[in-house]
Parts: sequence; C-alpha cells; structure tokens
Amino acid sequence: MGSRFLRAHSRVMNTRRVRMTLAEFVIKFALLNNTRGVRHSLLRRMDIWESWFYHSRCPPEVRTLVRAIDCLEFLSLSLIILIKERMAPVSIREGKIPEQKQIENGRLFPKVVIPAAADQYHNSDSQNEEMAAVLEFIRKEKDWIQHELQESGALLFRGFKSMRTASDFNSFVDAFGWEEHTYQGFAPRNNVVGRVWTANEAPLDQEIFFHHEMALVKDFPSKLFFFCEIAPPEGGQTAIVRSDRVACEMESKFPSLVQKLEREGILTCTPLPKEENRDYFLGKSWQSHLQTNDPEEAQRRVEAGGSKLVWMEDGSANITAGPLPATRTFEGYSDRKVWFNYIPAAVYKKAENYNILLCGDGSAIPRDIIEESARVMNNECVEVKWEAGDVLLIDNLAVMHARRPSKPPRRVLVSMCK
Ligand SMILES: O=C(O)CCC(=O)C(=O)O
Ligand SMILES: [Fe+2]
Repeated sequence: MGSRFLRAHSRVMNTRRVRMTLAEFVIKFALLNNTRGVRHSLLRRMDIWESWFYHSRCPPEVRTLVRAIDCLEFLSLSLIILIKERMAPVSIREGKIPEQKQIENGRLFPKVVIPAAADQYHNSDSQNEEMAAVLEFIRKEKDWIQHELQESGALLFRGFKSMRTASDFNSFVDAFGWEEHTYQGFAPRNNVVGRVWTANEAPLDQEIFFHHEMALVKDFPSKLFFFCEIAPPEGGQTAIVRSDRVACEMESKFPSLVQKLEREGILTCTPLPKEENRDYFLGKSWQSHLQTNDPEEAQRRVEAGGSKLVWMEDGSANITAGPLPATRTFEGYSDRKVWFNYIPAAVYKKAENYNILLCGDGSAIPRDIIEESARVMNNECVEVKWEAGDVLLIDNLAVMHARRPSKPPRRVLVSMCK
C-alpha cells in the first residue's frame, strides 16, 4: 500500500499539492506501522480519493479540500488512539475459550483476557516491549482485574508472547503488589525463582482432586496464580469449579447432612511420613512439610496453624485439622457460601486410607455425599487446557482447582498471595 501511495504522489506537480502530499506522506508513514481498524479504513479511503483525482477532472480546490478534511480526520483519530494507548499501555480485550461456562448475569467462567492485537509483538525486542507494557497495565489496572476476578472467580491471561519463563511469571505476579503467601502445605513443591514455586510435583499420571489451597490451616492464600511453562501434549488440564455452585447443589441434595457438617464440622487427619515420598501427591515428610527437623518446633508450627500433631511409634506423625465447618462465607462475598473442605479428596483412589475425614462427632462421612460431591464438581467444572505462556489467576476463596492426569512433559508453576 505504501508504494501505491508513493506512485500516486510522484505524479503531483504544483507546489501547493506537493506540500499537502508531504504532510500526508509523513502522517501515513508514521501511522502505517501502527495501522489498525479505523485508521486502516481511512488510509484506504485516501487511496481511493487519490486514484479518483488522478482519473477525473476534479478542480484542484476540491482536491485540496478533500485532502485537508481527510488529514484532519486522520490527525484527530490518531491523537485519540495515541492518548488511549498512553492510558492503557497494552490494549487488551476479552477472549474466549471453548471450555468456558456461563455463570450468573451472563458472566463467563473463567474470564479470558488476551492482547487486543495478537500480532503486535512478534519479535524478541517487541516482546520485551510487550512485557514492559503488560507490567504497566497490571500496575494501573489491578483494581479492575481484582473486580473482574471477584465477579468471575478466575481469569485466564492468554496469548501474551512475552510470558515465557519463570522469571517473566515472577515479574507478572510482582506487578500486582499483593503480598506473597509462603506455602506451608502437604503438596511437594520446589521454589523456582523469587515467589514462584512448582505446582504440586506429584507424578503426572496421578489425579489431584478438587480443593481450595491450604483449606485446612487458619492462614490460607486468597489468590493463586498458575503459569504454564510447558503445556502437556495430552491431559493435564487444571480443572476449576465455582465452589458456591458445589455448596448450593450439595445443600439442595443433602440439606440435613450439610447442616450437620456445618454445625459439627469435619475432622481431617493427614499422616505425614518419616521419609519423603515424591511418588505420591501428598507424600511430604513431616520435616519438609513443617520445614524443621525439631519435633518441638514442628508441634508449635502445627498448633499455630490451628491443628494438632500426634507422633506415631514408627517416627511418622498425624496432623488432625478441625473440626472445621464444611462450608464458609467469606467477608465481601455475602451471598456466596462455598464448599470449603476436603470432601471428596478423601476418596482419591490410591489414598483410601490416607487423608481420613470424619464428621466432627467422630462418625464416618456417608459414602453418598462423598460420591455426589465428586459428581457435582466434575459436572460443574471447567477444564482449562493449557497453552504455554498462560497465566490462570484463581480466587481461592471462591474457586476450587484440581489437576487431571497428564502425559509428560508438563510444567506448571504457582505463586500464592495473602
Ligand atoms: O498443577 C496443577 O494443575 C495444580 C496442582 C495443584 O493443585 C497445586 O499445585 O496446588
Ligand atoms: Fe492446589
């Protein structure tokens, strides 16, 4: 298009027209790099005028007037776009993924955020530019992001080419300025960089059941960021489910039992082995779980988290949490009661005798509530199929997550916020 434009203008003879043409030339080429949408159609319109002028006997005054109007329109539009771009350094728009579900008020779960111009940042220099723009965008728009997160429960950032490494992810999370929540839980994880950890390192063929992160301790994170560094070739989706939907369905199916579990709570007993067992999704030893080799310090840490620690003869330990109410309603979510317990994680096939859940009065939890909760979660959930560079932000007070069995390789990282 640029050369057609030059060709048309090399035929211009009188000096007034040359001046006008030069002005247009500068504007066109300044904007050509950044041409999108409306500006694109304006440029097309200018070309059409030019070829019409060339073939017609249009008086020079009319030509000049038309060009002047076009130029003015161009300038003002460009100014508006430039101002807008300055205000929102990276333009984003709402995207779609096939697995999304509609929730109340026509909202989508998760909400998907993608760059407005997917091809804008295509080489490594412009990817650094994109990274800077994304970080600035987060700093400026974090209240909006937080609001959207609270409305939907989860946000998926997809298609940002600058998100490639654990360090990029660390900067992304840092830009929100939310305080880090250091992990103290049962899952085997390693620190990768800064505030970034590996997601649960249990063997990929094992399923990790739905849970709110650290739901058994007093101090759990409110938000979780997951980042996909290597997308699995098959399976390995992170499934997410609105926990209020689960609570609502369970209440309507088992009203008196849910009431009992709310009133008396649930006791959750988790054995911690003496030796680390990385072949298992809850296989951390008590030393690595509590980050100490001193049994007395271990005891103090467990009690600070609101649980009890009982030592076994073989050197392993049992942590008993609770009784904790089966559902919770968090401040700021007045109408959302959430299913905040480890049912049905306790029925994980290989963990039949591992995570033991009891009603607060010591009686067993009926099998049908365990099975029904698993059915509801699988029915209501969205299985996010990872693409490398994705960041999934989850409201841990509203949404549970799970990991589907995966073919290797798969590398998902996590960062948690207070
Ligand atoms: O890898 C995943 O999809 C999530 C695993 C998980 O539950 C976690 O790391 O907290
Ligand atoms: Fe988790």
